[in-house]
Amino acid sequence: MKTITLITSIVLSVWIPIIGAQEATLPRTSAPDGALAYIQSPNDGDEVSSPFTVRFGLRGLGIAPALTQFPNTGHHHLLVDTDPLPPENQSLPATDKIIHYGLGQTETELELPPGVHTLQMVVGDHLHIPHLPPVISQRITITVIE
Ligand SMILES: [Cu+2]
Repeated sequence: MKTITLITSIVLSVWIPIIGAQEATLPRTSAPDGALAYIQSPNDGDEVSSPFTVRFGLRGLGIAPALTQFPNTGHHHLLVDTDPLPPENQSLPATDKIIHYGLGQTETELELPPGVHTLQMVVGDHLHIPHLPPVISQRITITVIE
């Protein structure tokens, strides 16, 4: 009986941390050193009339469509008025404020109501999960005028 208890406790002590680790973290795609996402336009502080074009910039990483797993690639996501950021270790949700460009688009026409808005880019891997470390742009603030 003592032997069974000992074996059981050894098995549990080995397996519980492994199972716990799998539940806690999804596999992350690593980003190369220096990978950088940025918003080419509009510029921080710009006034724009809606609809307007947002051009996405990316250095040190290539673009691949969603669900396409290829080293050192990802696809853009535009975060509109999103603060705090969505969790880094999960697939980015698709909402009207977290917009996926899963075909590999590098610009978009955006329509926003008049007022002050923030824009930020984050690259996601084939499963829409931010890289490790995350490739995320500065957050810019723009004013939409009528
Ligand atoms: Cu995505």
